[in-house]
Amino acid sequence: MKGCEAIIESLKKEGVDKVFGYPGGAVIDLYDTIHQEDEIQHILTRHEQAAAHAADGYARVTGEPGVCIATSGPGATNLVTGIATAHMDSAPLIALTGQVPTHMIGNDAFQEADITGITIPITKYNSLVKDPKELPKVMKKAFYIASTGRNGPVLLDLPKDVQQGETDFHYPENIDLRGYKPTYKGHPLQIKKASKAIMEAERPVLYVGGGVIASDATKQLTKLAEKCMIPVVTTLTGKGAFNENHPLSLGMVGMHGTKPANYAVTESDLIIAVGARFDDRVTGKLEGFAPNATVIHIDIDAAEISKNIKTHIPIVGDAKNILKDLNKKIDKIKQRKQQTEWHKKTKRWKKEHPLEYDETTDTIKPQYIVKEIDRQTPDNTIIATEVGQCQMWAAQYYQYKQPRTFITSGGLGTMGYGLPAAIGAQVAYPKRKVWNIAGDGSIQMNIQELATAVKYQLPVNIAILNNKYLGMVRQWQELFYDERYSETDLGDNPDFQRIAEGFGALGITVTKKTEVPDAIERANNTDRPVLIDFHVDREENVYPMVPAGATLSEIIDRKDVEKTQKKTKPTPMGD
Ligand SMILES: Cc1ncc(C[n+]2csc(CCOP(=O)(O)OP(=O)(O)O)c2C)c(N)n1
Repeated sequence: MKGCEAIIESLKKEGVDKVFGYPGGAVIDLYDTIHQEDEIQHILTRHEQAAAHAADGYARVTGEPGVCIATSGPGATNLVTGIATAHMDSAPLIALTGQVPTHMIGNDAFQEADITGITIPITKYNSLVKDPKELPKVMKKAFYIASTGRNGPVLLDLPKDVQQGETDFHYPENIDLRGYKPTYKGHPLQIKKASKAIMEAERPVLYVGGGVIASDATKQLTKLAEKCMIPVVTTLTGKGAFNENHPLSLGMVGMHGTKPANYAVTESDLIIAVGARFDDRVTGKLEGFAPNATVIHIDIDAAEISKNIKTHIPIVGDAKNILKDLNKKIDKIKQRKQQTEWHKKTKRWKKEHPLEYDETTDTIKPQYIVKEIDRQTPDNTIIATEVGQCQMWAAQYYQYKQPRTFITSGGLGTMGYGLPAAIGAQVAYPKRKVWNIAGDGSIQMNIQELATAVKYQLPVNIAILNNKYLGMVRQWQELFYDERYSETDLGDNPDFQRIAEGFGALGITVTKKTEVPDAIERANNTDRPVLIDFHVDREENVYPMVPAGATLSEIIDRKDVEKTQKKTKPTPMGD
């Protein structure tokens, strides 16, 4: 068969039935094959970046690799931000790019770009396929690498003559790659050491990242937390790994985490980090991070151990396996049942420092919108976000109760991620509610994807928390740059309602607080895309906040700032 047919057959062998992409000359053969194919639905986005984010969103909500396709040159380079986004958050993504014919590579041919060279640092593996006969094996390899061990993006560059060439199709059942052997089981001795440390600790904290979601380890995590009565904090991408309504949940840790989570980490004597990478947005100033704690680090990627924080008990392997083994081991030791001083303390922090905002104003507070979306939507609703204040409010004020319900660009912080990722999620689950919580700046980075949502009748809902600013940058300018709002004023925003209508979606503008619940209800009950432009309080800030360069315990909230009347404004320290 032809190379392009082998590519499609390989996708089918991998169980792929949805792909996202955008055609062009170098993939025209592949698209000709897709055209004649019934088992795979192709979703045409309006920009290749969006195809990558949509495939990434699809991957994050399903746990299966997402697939995106682009042509050579500009098509391929447009994928780069999406690939880097998936790379930073360990999402399994397969990017298939067209390339100029093999004999023209290196000649600056029309639409030629060295995409394998460009994406070396942001892919787990990439390859320029030079012979159609390599295709079945290299496709198998791509899926295997993307979705085993620490998941990540893989790119295959497919020259036009390779797509057109002839190959036999024998899809390998198994694959054995020299030098690539992910570790799944934790070392028994380390597990023994860890279980002993857990039972001896007086102030333990479970510090949970996206790795727990990736390994579907939510149940095992909950069991460990409950069995040993360990308070749980999560990272941004770990949201949903532990029910945030659970009494042991202290919420998110880090720069915009909760005070209880940050205090607990600081005062703990044992951190059990699971599938988390000690990102600088989480740790704050490294020297002050959990200064008295022994650190157990469970991670599938050995390279994460002691990268940022010294690890005392490393356990390399799959979180689910390791948590299972830890639970078994701990069964044999005495279980901690009663409330200790530590629990009383964390409970008190929760009571004294809830997340709060001024609910008495007439203006619309963005936090209120997020809370109202939470109130009106079922637990399995998927929330995608853009980046900025909107992202942090979506993280803080919606209570995530299930894994794979919160998708956001954590590592790269990519504005423009939310709408295409929401589209990918809605393609995966057409019946579930999917909301994109957006800023007025970010939504304009991929707003053209409203057309995709309309075309495929995907009922995604978009809530723009429209503060007419690049809000998160403005917040920093207010606090750290004497209110010099350099290039962050978006007072000249377009009329988003009319833009939505122009694309064929339902557009709603909300300027009064009293209209908020109805607008959300209307969106939830409309079976086509809806964009709500909420005109929110312009200068609302995200609190709590750990100023850059400070330690987690130096976290401040709105009240702290009001108390000092901005006299002792937080200053950026050494960052
Ligand atoms: C592609 C990209 N460019 C720039 C930034 C830097 N950045 C981070 S947050 C932010 C402001 C976002 O503004 P908006 O989308 O309106 O959301 P808000 O913070 O107001 O909720 C900017 C510019 C980024 N994260 N991504």
